[in-house]
Amino acid sequence: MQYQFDNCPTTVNYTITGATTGNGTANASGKVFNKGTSTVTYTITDQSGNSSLCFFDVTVNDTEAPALNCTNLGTQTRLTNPGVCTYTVVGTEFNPLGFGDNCPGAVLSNNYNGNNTLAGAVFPKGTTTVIWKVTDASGNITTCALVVTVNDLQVPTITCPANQTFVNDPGQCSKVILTTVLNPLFSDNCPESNISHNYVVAPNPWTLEGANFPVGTTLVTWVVQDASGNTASCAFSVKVNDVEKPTFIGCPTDTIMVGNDVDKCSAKVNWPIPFAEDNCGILNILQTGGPANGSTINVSPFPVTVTYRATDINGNSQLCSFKVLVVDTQNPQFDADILMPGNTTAECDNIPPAFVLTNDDVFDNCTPSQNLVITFTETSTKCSGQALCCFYTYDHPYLESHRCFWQHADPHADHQCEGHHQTGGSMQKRNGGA
Ligand SMILES: [Ca+2]
Ligand SMILES: [Ca+2]
Ligand SMILES: [Ca+2]
Ligand SMILES: [Ca+2]
Repeated sequence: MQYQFDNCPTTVNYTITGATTGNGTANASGKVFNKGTSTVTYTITDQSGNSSLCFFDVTVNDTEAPALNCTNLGTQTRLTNPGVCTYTVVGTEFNPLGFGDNCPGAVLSNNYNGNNTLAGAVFPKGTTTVIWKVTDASGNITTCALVVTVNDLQVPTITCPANQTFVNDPGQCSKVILTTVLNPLFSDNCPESNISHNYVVAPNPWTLEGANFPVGTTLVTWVVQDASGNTASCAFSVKVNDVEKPTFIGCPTDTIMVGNDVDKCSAKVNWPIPFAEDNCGILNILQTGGPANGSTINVSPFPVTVTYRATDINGNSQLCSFKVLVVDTQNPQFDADILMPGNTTAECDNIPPAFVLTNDDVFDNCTPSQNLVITFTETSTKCSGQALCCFYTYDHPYLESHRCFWQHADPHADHQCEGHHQTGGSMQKRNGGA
């Protein structure tokens, strides 16, 4: 620079202070100035030593944005690490390849962890957008985006209860489960898994508490689904046993007494067949002992025992036993062709021939004629009254009795009926001196 402000030749010097320093002679033009503000001071001096100053500032601004190389980033997809619902960044895989600036002092950072590296950062399942930012010393900023998607492909675990066996609820052909004993254990690396079963008649799909299981075996499948739709399942059986026997309704508690059929020492006996109820159902009711219903049962002092067995559809059975007794209610009787003597009036010295009853003359439905015992009791008094009465009575082993009445009147009233004897199975009565 050549200034000519004086009347004599002059010398020009300059000094630079501030962001840039230096000095020289003549012109500072062409000098490289650093970013920032520098002050240039010119001094002009003439040959007489007179000098004067001028100065000005030179300000250099950095408006050039820093460079950021994110070509390795963009969208990144990873799987959750084993057993956890996150992904941990390995090394510098999610860092920009590089950054730079025309000026020193550029700083790299991200908005996820605030650091200049994502090494070791933990990303949750799902999508996270990270902004990488480089800021130069002048505040110029360059950014790039990193999209991290973490997927959960780990299936949940589920453990069903062991196969279960119950007995029916009293009176029911089923069992209501009142606890959570039939629910599975399950887990997943991520939260919010859901379980469901396939026993659709249960009150709720997520628990078997309150579910009513029928007698028999029911196969139940549990499914667990994690929040990402991964599923796992298990199955087990619920067995309900019917342990309730059938109950007889109307099983006779007293001996059934039946009289003989007419002229028979037996009876054709019918009784109401007992029926039975069961919590699950009756398979059959079968007679297992005693004579068949409607068959002929002989008169006997000892009852016969009739037994029925009711079996439910699950093999439980119950017995009903009762006694049937046929009793002889028919009295012995005389043969129809017996001509009983009527009332007779006779002289005491002319007593009619004795009336003789033999075993051929009597009949009973149960006792053979020859075994019938014919007895008579004679009551006689002296013929002091108006009549002499002789009573014939016979009895048979069942204490039934008939009475035969034979009367004759004796006006002289001084005769005594007399004498009787028994011959073999028959008895006969002889009266008077006959
Ligand atoms: Ca810059
Ligand atoms: Ca999972
Ligand atoms: Ca039963
Ligand atoms: Ca009889």
